[in-house]
Amino acid sequence: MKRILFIVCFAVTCFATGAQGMEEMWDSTASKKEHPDIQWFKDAKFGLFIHWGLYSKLAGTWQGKNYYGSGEWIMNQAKIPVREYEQVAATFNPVNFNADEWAQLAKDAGVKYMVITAKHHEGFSMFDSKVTHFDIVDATPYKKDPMKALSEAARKRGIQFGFYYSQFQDWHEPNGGRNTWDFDESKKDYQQYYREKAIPQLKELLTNYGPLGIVWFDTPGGMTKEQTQRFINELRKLQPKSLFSSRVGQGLGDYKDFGDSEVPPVPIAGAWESIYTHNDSWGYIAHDMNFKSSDEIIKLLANVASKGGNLMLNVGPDGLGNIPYYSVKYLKATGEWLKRNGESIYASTAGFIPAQPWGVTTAKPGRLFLQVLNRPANDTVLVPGFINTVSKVYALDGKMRLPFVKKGTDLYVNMATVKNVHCPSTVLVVEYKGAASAYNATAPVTVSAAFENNMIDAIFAKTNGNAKVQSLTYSHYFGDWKHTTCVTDMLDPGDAAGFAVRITDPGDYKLLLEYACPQESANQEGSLEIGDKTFLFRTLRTSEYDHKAPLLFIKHPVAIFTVAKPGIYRIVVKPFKQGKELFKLKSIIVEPIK
Ligand code: FHN
Repeated sequence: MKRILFIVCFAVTCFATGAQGMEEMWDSTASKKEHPDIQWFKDAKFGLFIHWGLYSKLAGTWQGKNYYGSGEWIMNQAKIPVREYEQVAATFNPVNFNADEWAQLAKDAGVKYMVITAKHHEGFSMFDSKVTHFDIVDATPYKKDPMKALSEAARKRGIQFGFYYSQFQDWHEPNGGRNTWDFDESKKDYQQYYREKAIPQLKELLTNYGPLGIVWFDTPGGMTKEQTQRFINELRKLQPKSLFSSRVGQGLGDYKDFGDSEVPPVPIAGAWESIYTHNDSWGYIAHDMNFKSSDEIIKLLANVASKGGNLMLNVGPDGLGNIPYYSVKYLKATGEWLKRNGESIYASTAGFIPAQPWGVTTAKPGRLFLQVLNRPANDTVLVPGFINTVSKVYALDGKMRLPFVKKGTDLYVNMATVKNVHCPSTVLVVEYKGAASAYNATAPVTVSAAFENNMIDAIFAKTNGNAKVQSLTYSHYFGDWKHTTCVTDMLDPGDAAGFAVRITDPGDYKLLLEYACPQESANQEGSLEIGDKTFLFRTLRTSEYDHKAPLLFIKHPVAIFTVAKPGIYRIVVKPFKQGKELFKLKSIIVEPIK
């Protein structure tokens, strides 16, 4: 059975998928030498992203037509001519903007850094720039520089402050990237644009706003690797301590940004960040109500931290300078949870125990934090593969000691006395002696009757033949990227996906295959083997795989299996005979039958 190279490949190449599906490779070998000031970033774990510009005033509507998805792309989506778009500035007057309120919200939310759009692709400068008149001081009735006040308010509260700057896409400039509706692409001189706008403006930002924790670049283009390196070197001189995001391009930068709304499926070494927006859009859209609840934010944060990275969560203030009501509410609730449980997140590293049906782990020397996201029905948390001697176990919030037993390398913690009427993640702390063990990527996936369902994700597959594990990218609305890891390319019985599973309780279990299946793959036979049993099924059509449409998954029940004896079982899924790709397999769901 061939062990897939997915984990290694994932660490070496990354996909920062731009709103136009641009892929940005970040070369981890190019940054072997870490930035000397990277540690604050690695410890921060939680950042606030803010998209704010003229698009916030438009709020997702142009000339009576509503737009969905990335609201900051409205100029591009509606192909608004530059001269018309400039008129929006004349009405942009964010009189409700209050730097202290924004910075205090960030503080209350528990974020350690903040990155705001100084200039997005629309080309409008939200700061006082001498390079152009198309800026908030010269072109709007507001006439003030909000970035000055915000940078000071953030720093006053101990929050690292950074600027987002769209270095290549600038739809306002004849030589900037990607405005093809006003300007002829073939006549563009990107170098001139870099010389005359991007570099001088970045110099302004790196000179006039105090120490910047981060310069967050985005959607690179128009520069070779050598040119990008020179660009970095020139800017670096102004603030050597400032960190540059990997979207500076050409595999360079000080830390790695995954694609929008993407969390790697396994722990990744080095400094990195997952970027999510609170609803479906980065810039404010009045009709976008798909806000993540505080529970969802906390689970996401715990998941990202368990892989060793930071979560930077975006909010989109409106054109008057108000942060949306639900962003304020749910960020504050997240901060409340962090006040009680932040010890398990800030300055933690990836947990060394792989994801379990109850949740994920984070770590600090001598301590493993169990982020119990799904409370087991029997209140017993099994931590398999725990080699070290345990000194004590307690609930982080309240420090109540908890009973535990160790059977070989299985640690069983009883959390019956922990009362959490409502808590997205109850954190249990395991204090242990000795050095932490290594993350065991090949450990069998635990399945227990204490959970309504157990997910065996595609990432845990060992594949045969042509079958591979791949991250698939698609969107619902414009630019609201989703990423799902699937086993793909199973075309014949030799292309199999195998999973090692440890079933801890006897009983009957229903097995469901969760997959996406385009028309050409539908109605083909496949098999699922577990123990000495083989179950046949026929694939059901869901949807085509298209970058710009939802990828729909079905949960297809295909087997009932009786576990007489707890132990390790092998599940194999494969086509019954040669044909088209069987499906894109996202997970196997194992449900105990009560
Ligand atoms: O095109 C942009 C998009 O508008 C947004 O700013 C995101 C945030 O990560 N970055 C680009 C797409 O990846």
